[in-house]
Order: sequence, then C-alpha cells, then structure tokens
Amino acid sequence: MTAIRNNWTREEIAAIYNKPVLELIYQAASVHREFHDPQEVQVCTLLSVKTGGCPEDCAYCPQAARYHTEVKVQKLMEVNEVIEKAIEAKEAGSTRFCMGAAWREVRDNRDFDKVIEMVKGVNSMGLEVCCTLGMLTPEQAQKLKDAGLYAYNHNLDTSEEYYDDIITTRTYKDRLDTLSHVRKANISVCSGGIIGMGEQEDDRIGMLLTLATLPEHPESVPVNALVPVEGTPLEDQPKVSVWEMVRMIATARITMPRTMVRLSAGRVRMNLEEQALCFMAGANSIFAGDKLLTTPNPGYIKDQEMFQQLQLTPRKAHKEVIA
Ligand code: SAM
Ligand code: DTB
Ligand code: SF4
Repeated sequence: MTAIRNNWTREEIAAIYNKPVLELIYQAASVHREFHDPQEVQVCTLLSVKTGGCPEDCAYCPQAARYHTEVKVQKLMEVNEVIEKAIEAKEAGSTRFCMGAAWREVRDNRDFDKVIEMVKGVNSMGLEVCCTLGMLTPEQAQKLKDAGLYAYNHNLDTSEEYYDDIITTRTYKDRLDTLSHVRKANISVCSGGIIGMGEQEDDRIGMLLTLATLPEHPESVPVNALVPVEGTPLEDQPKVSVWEMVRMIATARITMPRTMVRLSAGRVRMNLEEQALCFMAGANSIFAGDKLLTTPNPGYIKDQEMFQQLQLTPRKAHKEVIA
C-alpha cells in the first residue's frame, strides 16, 4: 500500500520526474489504481463571472489590464445569469462548477455579497461549487464556506524561484497564505500551475515539491499548459510537448496519490491520443465546455466523443456520493 507522504525531498521528486517516461507512466498508473477508479474522470465547468481589467501583472494572463489583448472587460455577472449557466453545465454532465473573477483579491463590498449569492444558488443545485477570486482573508474564506463553497482554486503557478519572473504584484507567500486561510475554513483546496512559461525543469519540480509538502495535499491539482495569448508577455512561448505534460501529471499523481489531478488548460492543442496518455499518467479531471475563462476549450460534444472512445465515465458529484 502506497503511503501518503508530506516529507518529499527535491531529490526524490526530481528522480521521479526524470524516470524513463514509460516507467514513469507505469508507476503513476499503478498508484492511480490504488487510490482511484481509473475509468472515472471528474468533469468541471468554468465560468468567468468577472472578466478582464485586472490590476495584476501575471505574464501569462489575457485578463491583466496592462496588456493589450482582445479580452473585453465585463463587470460582475448577475446572479440569475450565473445560475442559468450552471444549469447548462449540469445538464451537460458537469458535477463541479467553478466561478472565476479577474480580481487581485476579494474586497468586502457588494460584489462579494453577490458572489456569496451565486455560491448559495449553485450549491443548492447539487453541484460542487468552486471559486477562484484571488487572495482571501480568513474571514472571507469563512463567509464563502458558510454560503456552501466546496472548493477554492488558487494556483501557485510556478516555483518560488521563478515566481518573480512571472508576477511582481504579489508574492509567493501571499499565495501560500491564502491557501492556508482556505484550508483553515475547511474548504477543499485546488492549487496547481502552468508549464510552458519559459521555466526550467527545476522550477516544475520545485512547484510540485511545494504542493506535495504542504501540511495537507491539495484535494485537486490543475496542470495547465500555457495558452499563449497575443498581447501578453508570453505570447511567443513555444508549445509544451505532451511528454512534459505527462511528466508533470505523473509526478503529481505519484507524490500526491489521493489528489484529483486535472488536465486543465491546453487541451485544444492536444489530440485524443495525447489526452489518453495524460489519463494513463494519472489525470482524472478536466475542464469541459467550449471556453475556459477567456480562451477556447474542446466543447462538451467533443469530450463526450472522447469519453466514449476511451470508455471513461464522468465522476458523480462528491455530494451525491455522500447523500
Ligand atoms: N484572479 C484570480 C487569480 O489569479 O487567482 C483567479 C483567476 S486566474 C485567471 C486563475 C488561473 O488561471 C491562474 O492562476 C493561472 O494558473 C490560470 N491561467 C490564466 N491564464 C492562463 C493562460 N494563458 N494559460 C494557462 N493558464 C492560465
Ligand atoms: C486553472 O488551473 N485553470 C483554469 C482555472 N484554474 C481557473 C483557468 C485556465 C485559464 C486559461 C486562460 C483563459 O481561458 O483565460
Ligand atoms: Fe488577474 Fe488572476 Fe489574471 Fe493574474 S491570473 S492577471 S490575478 S485574473
């Protein structure tokens, strides 16, 4: 039986990451089978409830106000519009609904009150509600929990060492502090990062090391391939190869066996065989729907075809399983 460990060393993680790739997949697939049903994939839907105009300088992000991208600024959506989108997502088979806002942090204002109403509404539909709203105080985390928030997404994005090359308007510590506030409020933690931003392999290993040595592993770890967007500083970054995605996913799977590992941004540039390799390497969650926050994603129909081909089934909402 594989033990859950929080005392991984950089050397151990590097040794896993650098294994001959087929051995790595085999080991990850074995751990995956100990902890999960390999036929099940969690289907999550994203909705950008407040888009663009963000004061931060995240080099990858099309929503940062300072870069000139095609993203149009949209103020916070109305609660009823969000509920309609959640109904569509549920009908299409999604069990988790994640609302994203292009904010640096949550402020205690009317917009936050509206988000609280959105959380209550989506929660009452039997969906797992997730939010990604930027930094949170412990009190804000508790308010979200009380409204029925199931999970909070807050990515580390990269290693502590490379962080300053990507974002200067907040620190790595700020990110870790928010994660700890989320954890303390008993909200499920979703935290991962992006590859393909010009980082070294050491940075990828460093990010996994931070995640895998948190006091408790995040319940989900999204692995995003950079979606290069025109107008952002990273617009010309070359595409990451499937083997890099596979190494990240497999290393996350082996070091954090119980975690849901999400094959996140970047699927539009992967074919079915490449995605199948990622599932083999331990990915067991995806974002569905034709849009992520602002960039394209394979639509529900395409994913339905993929599930049929690979004989995968969407995982039931955690809440339904408990009920
Ligand atoms: N503003 C909040 C924040 O930064 O935490 C929430 C929304 S933000 C868009 C959520 C995450 O999306 C980022 O942490 C980053 O990992 C991911 N992301 C943004 N732009 C991306 C891109 N072009 N390619 C891949 N992932 C991206
Ligand atoms: C995550 O790790 N990936 C999602 C979600 N968490 C919020 C966001 C991906 C965004 C890709 C760029 C866009 O569509 O704007
Ligand atoms: Fe703003 Fe989040 Fe984009 Fe950074 S990643 S610019 S904080 S929306």
